[in-house]
Amino acid sequence: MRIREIHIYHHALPVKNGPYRMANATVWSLDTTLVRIVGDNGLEGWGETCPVGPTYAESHAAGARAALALMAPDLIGAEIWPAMLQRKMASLLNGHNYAKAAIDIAAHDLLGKSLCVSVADLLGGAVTDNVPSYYASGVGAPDDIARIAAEKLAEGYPRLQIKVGGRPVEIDIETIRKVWEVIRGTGMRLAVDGNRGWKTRDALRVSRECPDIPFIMEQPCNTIEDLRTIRSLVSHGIYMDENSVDLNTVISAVGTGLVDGFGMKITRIGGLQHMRTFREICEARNLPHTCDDAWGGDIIAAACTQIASTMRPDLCEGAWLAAPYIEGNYDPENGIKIEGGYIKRPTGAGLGITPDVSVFGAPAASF
Ligand code: 0XW
Ligand code: MG
Repeated sequence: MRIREIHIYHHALPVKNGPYRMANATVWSLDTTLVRIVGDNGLEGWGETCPVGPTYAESHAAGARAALALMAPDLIGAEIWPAMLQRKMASLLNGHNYAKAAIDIAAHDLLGKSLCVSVADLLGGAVTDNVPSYYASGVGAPDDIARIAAEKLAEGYPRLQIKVGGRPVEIDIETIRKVWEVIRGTGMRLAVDGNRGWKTRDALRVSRECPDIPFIMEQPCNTIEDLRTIRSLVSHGIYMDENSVDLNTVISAVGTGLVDGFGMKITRIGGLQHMRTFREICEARNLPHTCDDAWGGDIIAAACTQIASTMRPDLCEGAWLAAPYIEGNYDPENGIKIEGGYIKRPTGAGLGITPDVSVFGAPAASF
């Protein structure tokens, strides 16, 4: 099956009760990019990519659209089989995984709809239709974050990620301690995400001053070299997030024992085709990982839910969705929701959702 048309849209996703604050980014509204592919059978598939501002990762919204516009003319007539499509995109543009991911996701959706199977089936099969999520706070005052921890625990979330970094490390330590007072003994798992914001000395100090609290440190410092520096000096597990920019980096990090797991984003790794390879690498080494994206609406949420449902349950740390931070759905009927800390996998064909195209207005570009 081949691609007949590609349409690119964009849409604003304001942050509910914003801003959302991380060590290296404060965002009020996100600019998401949608891709609609029409196949030569007349069916269509949707993809999405939404960088969480221009400083979180090496990606930005206008960059995604520029990369898509560069590739799109040469993708008309291309096969939609995911491995072939990835090679085709690699022949047109070096890097820019986060833009290629939107095409890859749309191709999976179109393929699933054409074969009348879900994207999870295409990716090897769902092991659950009730996918665990986790809640991610922003950077905030210790008492406020402890209050959020209590709320999310009561809602049923199995895991909490708190944000730290970009302020005196003493406040981060106080926040971790206050959150632990709330969740200790409940079974709720805790991730402390520095979003590259700590210096190596901060990570060492936090680990030394919180030896009794079993959290994992997610992307505590800026570079792979920083992670290597702290690796043998901290007593907490280390997960890599922002540094895992492609499969090659994942293989090196796994092969050298640099990390204990990953915070992974579908768009950063280049789409669902690469995400399934990532899943196999993690399974081969028993490494836990999340199954997220940086931000986005129903399309990316459905993609995260579909692939997370195929992950080995004891390794899947959950699918993070932006849903609690945004209003409304693209698909008013089957839009993705988190209930009691878990996400119901839509079981229809493809991604299992049908976005209302009128939400996005006229395409920014059509090919
Ligand atoms: C919590 N997230 C999945 C959402 C924000 O984009 C940041 C990200 C992370 O873990 O770094
Ligand atoms: Mg992270």
